[in-house]
Amino acid sequence: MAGDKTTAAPDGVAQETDEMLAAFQARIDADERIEPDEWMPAQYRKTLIRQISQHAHSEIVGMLPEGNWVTRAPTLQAKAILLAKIQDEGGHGLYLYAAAETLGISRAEMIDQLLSGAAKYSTIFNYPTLNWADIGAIGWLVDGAAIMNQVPLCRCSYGPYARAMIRICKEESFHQRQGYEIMVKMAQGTPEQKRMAQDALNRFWWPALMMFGPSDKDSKHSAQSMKWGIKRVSNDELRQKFIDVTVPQAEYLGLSIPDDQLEWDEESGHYRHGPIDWDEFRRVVSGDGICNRERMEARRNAHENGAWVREAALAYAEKRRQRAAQAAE
Ligand code: BYC
Repeated sequence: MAGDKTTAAPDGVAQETDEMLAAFQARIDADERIEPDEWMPAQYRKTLIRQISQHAHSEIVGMLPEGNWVTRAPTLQAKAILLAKIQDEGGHGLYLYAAAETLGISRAEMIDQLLSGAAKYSTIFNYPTLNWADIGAIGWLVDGAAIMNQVPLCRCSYGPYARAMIRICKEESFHQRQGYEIMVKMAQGTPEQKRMAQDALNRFWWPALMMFGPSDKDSKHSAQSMKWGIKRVSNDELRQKFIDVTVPQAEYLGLSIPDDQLEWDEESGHYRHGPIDWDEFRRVVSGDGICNRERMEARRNAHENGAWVREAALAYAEKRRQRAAQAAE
């Protein structure tokens, strides 16, 4: 509601009173958007910085498994499409870093947190892309899971994050189509191509389900994040929605989901699935996945090799500032 904002906490006052917290919660409950210059609880700010920066890091690290196939895309058209998708992901990372910066953290700090291992990025990008069908599986499953998770984030209570997500979701939906189209071609191709498509599905199915995070009973942030309108739908609910829409797509492709216990449950109107290997999830989150070290090394090298660009950009900005100051004298 314009003109009906919570009074900002006076400068230097760290204490959050019950009244301040209650007034903030009332704004959330009234479905207002919180903007950067408005008062917010320290923990709300911290949660957003964690989630948005993890999201930004995921977009940037997510460019790596696909980048592996740019030089080996089977046609010029496939290569151009893949390049455009990877560039979109770089753009998503930039919107998200910019959204996180509005909360008072610098980009340099966020990058430091990624490179030191203090900040996480999505587990899914620690799996290798071994054949061309993996690029299809990433678009179909990984971008498909991302859309499922991210559409509700367009209604996130924090304005800059919600607005960034609108464009990101539009682009993710094109990415999902791009991946599914590759899967259709592979699944309807030669027996060897179909085998590659099935192999990609076998390897990416369970990691895609892990993208939604731990089960609701183990998710430490979900309850508070949902109360604050940061997350709108729980990890398990989103995972279930993803399974329900994806199984018929696999059937259309003539591929089988690698889960013996997967079955349609007439009564609930949902697919029931087998157990997720949470030990594997924890291993990959804690840095011991197949590609964690390789991904971090690639990011570290990119950061070091880009140092001169950052220095040049800062020097140019300083020069402009000096010129403007001289002109104003
Ligand atoms: N991987 O209490 P929970 C993409 C962490 S990019 C790694 O449920 P929360 C795309 C979690 O951060 C995909 N870590 O947490 C890009 C927390 O960490 P701390 C990324 C995970 O935040 C290129 C701890 O486990 N999408 O779409 O309430 C190409 C406990 O979890 C994962 C986003 O980031 C994971 N899979 O819920 C294609 C979307 N899951 O506190 C596609 C925005 C959990 O121990 N993020 N953790 O440090 C979210 O929606 C939420 O942060 C999550 C987790 C659902 C991911």
